[in-house]
Amino acid sequence: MLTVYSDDHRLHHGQTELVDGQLQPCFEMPSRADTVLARVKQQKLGEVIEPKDFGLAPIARVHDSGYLSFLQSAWARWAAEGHSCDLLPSCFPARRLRRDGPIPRALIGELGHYCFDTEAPITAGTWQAIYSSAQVALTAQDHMRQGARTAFALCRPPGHHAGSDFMGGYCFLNNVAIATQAFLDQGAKRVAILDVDYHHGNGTQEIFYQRGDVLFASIHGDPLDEYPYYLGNADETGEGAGAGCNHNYPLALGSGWPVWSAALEDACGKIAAYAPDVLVISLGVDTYKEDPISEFKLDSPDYLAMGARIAALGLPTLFVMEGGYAVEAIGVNAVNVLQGYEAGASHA
Ligand code: OKP
Ligand code: ZN
Repeated sequence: MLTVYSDDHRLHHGQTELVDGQLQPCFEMPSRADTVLARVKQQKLGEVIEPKDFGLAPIARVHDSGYLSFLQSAWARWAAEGHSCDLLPSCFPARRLRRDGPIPRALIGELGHYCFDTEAPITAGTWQAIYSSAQVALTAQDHMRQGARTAFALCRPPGHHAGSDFMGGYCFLNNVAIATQAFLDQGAKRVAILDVDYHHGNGTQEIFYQRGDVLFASIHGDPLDEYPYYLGNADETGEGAGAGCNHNYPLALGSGWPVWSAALEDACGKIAAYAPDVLVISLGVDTYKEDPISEFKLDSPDYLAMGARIAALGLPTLFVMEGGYAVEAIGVNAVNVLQGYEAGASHA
């Protein structure tokens, strides 16, 4: 399996995030991608290539133009105001404040308009890092357009919490959504997205919620108890043309492989019935039992079984890296999914 990777991810390195009322070092750090890349090489998964540059157009198919302009210019504006620390929001338009009203002139006001939490710090290199992360996804997608059955986009920063016009949860550009839209723009009729990250992929759900050409299935910690709290319940099934195309599997905190794999089995049934041309996986491995911010109990061999079950769908499959914060283990766990997939696909 081909891996696409860019060193540009290093240009995004947030300093701190709020944990229980205190600023602590960011869990989403550059060494995460290093660990995964090292395991890809150690296991000889296949060739590793740099991304090509497909420009802004495929990103603008998913994201709002005002949001993209904001992301591109935010750091320069912040620096011009005399700052050198991370740019973080502090005020958000909750109910009955004007979330669709005039966008504030003030940088922090505009940031709150384009953001739903305090967990996506903007740093000097953030735009280049997130642009390259999206190009990593697009390059892996392009490899499949040229006929490959599978590819691995080793994206960092991750993307699944980013919506059409908002950032949050370590995410800025929705890499999976951008790759999915590229498949559709190149002639795919239906694409299924399976999000196996511990956290609900609220951004991906928002982007495709009213669309019948994308099925979204997500297995995650119950949002009544877990981040991102305000989306990811089982009664969110899609709207309009997308009615019936959204499937959430909120699971109890503490769930292990027996519960998790039962949800996967159900999700695979929905995906098979949808008969997509392509499957895209939001590959988070923060479901691991030792993950520092998560509460599922998957163990490393479970990721092999996960990959094999995905392979049994018999679909061309693009894997896109999302979360996973037990830094030493995420290489083994992510690559286990890929190797489980390859072993399963070779038996099919
Ligand atoms: C991104 B991805 C500690 C709580 C963590 C943010 C989680 C973002 C996860 N401040 N909240 O889905 O792995
Ligand atoms: Zn996550």
